[in-house]
Amino acid sequence: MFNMNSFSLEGKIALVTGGAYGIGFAMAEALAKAGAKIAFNCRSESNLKKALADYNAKGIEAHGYIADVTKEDDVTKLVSDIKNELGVIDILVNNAGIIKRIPMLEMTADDFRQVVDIDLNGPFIMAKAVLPDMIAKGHGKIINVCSMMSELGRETVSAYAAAKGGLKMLTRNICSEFGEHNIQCNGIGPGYIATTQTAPLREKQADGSRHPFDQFIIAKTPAARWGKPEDLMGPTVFLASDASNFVNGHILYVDGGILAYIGKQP
Ligand code: NAP
Ligand code: GCO
Repeated sequence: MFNMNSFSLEGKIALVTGGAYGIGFAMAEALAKAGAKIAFNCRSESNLKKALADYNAKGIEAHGYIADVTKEDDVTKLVSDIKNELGVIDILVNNAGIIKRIPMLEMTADDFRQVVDIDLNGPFIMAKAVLPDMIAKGHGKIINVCSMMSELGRETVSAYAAAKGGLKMLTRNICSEFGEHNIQCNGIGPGYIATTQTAPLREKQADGSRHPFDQFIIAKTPAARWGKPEDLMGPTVFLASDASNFVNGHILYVDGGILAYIGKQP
């Protein structure tokens, strides 16, 4: 029976990959505000240390782990350590990701492989690691962080678009294969969000003017602004909660309307 407790995550354990800063940090903060216990991972000790202080400063008792989502041994240990210290993971947010902005003819196969490895193979490895316990428990939530590039291409991001397009279809396949176990796998597709990952696209020009890409995104976004990580917090709680138990295989775009809009006439 629906009531506002349907949005509560009390008693749930959530793992946010790449939750040291940026979008992942905001998603983890939202899950914590809804009552979940938070675990996150990243590769860098310094990022982990700073993140723990940042979570603490917000009154969140986060549990941080060093683990590379592309390394199966790391992931097996990560899930086992969380299970021993917190319990079985109820909510997995596949957020960890990188981008390389290189014209395709200049991009090496190794560059391409690295992006796909982190942005697509990583979510596959992570999902495989948490699904057995979710099946045993009879419920689970997986949220894959997709992108505008799950739907659109643009110059210089061939590897990233291929990975994020694949992540959209991996989302639908996990939905298809595990929906009968009361496991919901959905995607969140952020628009252009102001984080370190997009900082190069927003750098002020030498003459103090806005970066051309910054101006482009403002013209392409009905909201006429870049997104903030906080814009993703409500959608994250929705997809992690019982309120979305009949939503499955869906990519929820949180983009200020970019995908609906042809763009403002110059
Ligand atoms: P970010 O600021 O660069 O943060 C990425 C996080 O992922 C960091 O905590 C990083 O920490 C971690 N990470 C990277 N590779 C990892 C690996 N192999 N194993 C474990 N952790 C790893 O990126 P963001 O802007 O917050 O983006 C987060 C996610 O949203 C990404 O999947 C990105 O593609 C997606 N996204 C971003 C935007 C945007 O406009 N910013 C829009 C749509 C989608 P370490 O380096 O310490 O590992
Ligand atoms: C880019 C940006 C985008 C965003 C995001 C958009 O270079 O086009 O980095 O890819 O990161 O994925 O949804």
